[in-house]
Amino acid sequence: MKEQLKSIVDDALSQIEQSDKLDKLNEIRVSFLGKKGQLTQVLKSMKDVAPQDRPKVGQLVNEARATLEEKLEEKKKAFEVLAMKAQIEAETIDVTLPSKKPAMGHRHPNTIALEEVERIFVGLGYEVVEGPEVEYDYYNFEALNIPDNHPAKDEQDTFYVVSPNKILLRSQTSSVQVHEMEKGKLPIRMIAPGRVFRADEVDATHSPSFHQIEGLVIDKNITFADLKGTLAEFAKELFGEDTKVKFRPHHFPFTEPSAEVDVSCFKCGGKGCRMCKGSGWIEILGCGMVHPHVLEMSGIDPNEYTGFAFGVGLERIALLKYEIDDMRLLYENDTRFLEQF
Ligand code: 2NM
Repeated sequence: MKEQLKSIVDDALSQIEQSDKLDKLNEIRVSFLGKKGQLTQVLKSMKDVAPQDRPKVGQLVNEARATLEEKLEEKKKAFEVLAMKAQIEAETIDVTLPSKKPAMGHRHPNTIALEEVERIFVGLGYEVVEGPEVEYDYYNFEALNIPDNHPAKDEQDTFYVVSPNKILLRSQTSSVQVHEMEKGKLPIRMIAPGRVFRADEVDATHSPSFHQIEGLVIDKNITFADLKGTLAEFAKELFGEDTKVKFRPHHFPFTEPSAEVDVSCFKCGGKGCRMCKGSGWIEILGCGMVHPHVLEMSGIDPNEYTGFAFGVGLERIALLKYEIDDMRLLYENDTRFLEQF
């Protein structure tokens, strides 16, 4: 009996030793320890053993069983370690490979241009002030010296919210400056950026909603020379150190004198090209000395204080700076367009 057990155990151990995969190990377990397994058969043949020998034989069988189970478990662990090693090998990460680039959002060209303009004026000591897009007629027109019969007040140009024509969508951000002047805190050095509305047909250079940045400086002894110096500095910062400015006489109801400002073409340097339509100059803004009547209406004494103001179209700056030839591209938000900036 002892011999038979030893030969079964030796056979099993050698099979376990030679097994090369987990499935095989299970087969071995069944063939030795299963219901009809060799060791189980030995246990079943106990009835043929003399009763006084049964405890001894039982003990031998149990020892043999324990040995086999231990070896099977050992081998199983070894297989698992191998499998883990193989998996780690297969999943090795090459940290030198270039990573996938996350899809980044882009700032809109309008935003880039706005931040550039704000940076320049904040650098000159200006405050950035915002105000409501829905305004009273008074702040958009009357306080800016635009009388009732002025063409800009025509229904065709302005969107009215409440008639008879007392509440409207602002057509310029100067309304914000009127609010600021009314506060009576002087001096004022501010820019008012924001959305404005005009009943214009959409084309390459017009939209019923666009953005303006209007500037206002009020202090004692402010002259046209301050205006010229300020806008010359602005043009240089925005379009480059070699940029020149030219002031052409113009008319606005809210300033006197008034001017339109051209900058020397930053593309050709003034020689004349497609960008400047051959003239060497590009119009960028309107400006002037704040009309004494405008100061007076907002409670500022024009004998004590003077000021200058200017207005620039944000889209116009963005179109020029990025050489975009159609304003509509700025509103369509096609990401293939936007991601170029
Ligand atoms: C422009 C041109 C000239 C302007 C005037 C004022 C205010 F409120 F002080 F009267 N703000 N902005 C102004 C002056 C705007 O835009 C082309």
